[in-house]
Amino acid sequence: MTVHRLSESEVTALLAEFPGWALRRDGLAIEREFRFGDFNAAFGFMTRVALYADKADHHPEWSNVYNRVDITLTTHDAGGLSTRDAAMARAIEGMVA
Ligand code: H2B
Repeated sequence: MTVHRLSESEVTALLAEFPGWALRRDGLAIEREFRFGDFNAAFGFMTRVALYADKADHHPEWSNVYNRVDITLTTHDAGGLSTRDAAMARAIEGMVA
């Protein structure tokens, strides 16, 4: 399926909707660091995100160190940001607690 990259103004709107996320230096991805109380909470969060990602067929680039989870969202098929990343960020924000 063809996935279209967001325009510059759409990226601006995306960043306005998700103030916790930052545009990566190259402008092709958004990033956010999440901190939790402990590893159990961090991994529970990752599990929820993983189940969503599997269903959505859209996968985060991420890493975990104890209570910290670093997430990068980008759409490889589009070579940059797409509406899939916006949907993913929206879903992730709802899974933090
Ligand atoms: N995840 C992300 N982040 N970007 C993609 O372009 C992407 C993906 N493409 N997950 C999907 C899988 C695609 O490769 C499969 C074949 O649907």
